[in-house]
Amino acid sequence: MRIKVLTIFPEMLRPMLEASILKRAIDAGLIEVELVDIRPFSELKHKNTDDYPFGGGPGMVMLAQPIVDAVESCTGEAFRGKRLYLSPRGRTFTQKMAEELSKEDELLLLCGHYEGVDQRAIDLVIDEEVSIGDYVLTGGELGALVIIDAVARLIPGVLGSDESSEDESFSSGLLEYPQYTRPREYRGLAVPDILLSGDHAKIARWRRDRALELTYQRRPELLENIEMDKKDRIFMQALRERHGEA
Ligand code: 6SD
Repeated sequence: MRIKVLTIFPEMLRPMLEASILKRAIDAGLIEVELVDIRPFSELKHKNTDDYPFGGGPGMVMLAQPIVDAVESCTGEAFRGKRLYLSPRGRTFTQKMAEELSKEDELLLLCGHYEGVDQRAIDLVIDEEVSIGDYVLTGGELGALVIIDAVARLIPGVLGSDESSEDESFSSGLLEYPQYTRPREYRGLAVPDILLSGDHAKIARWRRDRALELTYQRRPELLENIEMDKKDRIFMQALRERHGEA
């Protein structure tokens, strides 16, 4: 997958792309991330990329011209991917959206800054606005990184077979069971005996029960979309009885 990120602060993204799994995926050619600086596209004398808002009000608004020219320079006739703008007004990014986007050959992520971008740039060159959550950031760069990270790990080969993406929260639909590693006892806290038993069926059942229990306690609305077998339903009934809701 080829991802183009348009920003006036490309240096904000570089460190995240130069470490750990994203670096490995880029080095292996599984994803390509091109950071495109919007500033050189400005036709103004001092390469300004923002100006005061018409109608008044606080802050600065990013100019349409450098953004539209930067996007058009990245998306010729050949561009077939999605052009996304990171914004708190957008559709909230979910694991399902990450799965959809991971099937694209190409993505373009436009990062605004300050009070936002001239609406005409969005109208002219953006397919969809996407929000990474209901809080306000200073710019779209962290959102772009969140999308790159969530999408990249779903691309075949990006995670090693030991790092599989199939088993965890939001793909199973349940919150993840607790994990432990060495030592077997730490500050008086022991690893649950069952995980040391070598009985793989029992371990799988214990993990499923812990995942169901955590999801029931913290995110009960997620349980509505979970397929449950007989053993799951018996465990859930016991949980509800313990909780006093019969
Ligand atoms: C104008 C931006 C771009 C400012 C943002 C996105 C989300 N989910 N919260 N905040 C954001 C994006 C804020 O520059």
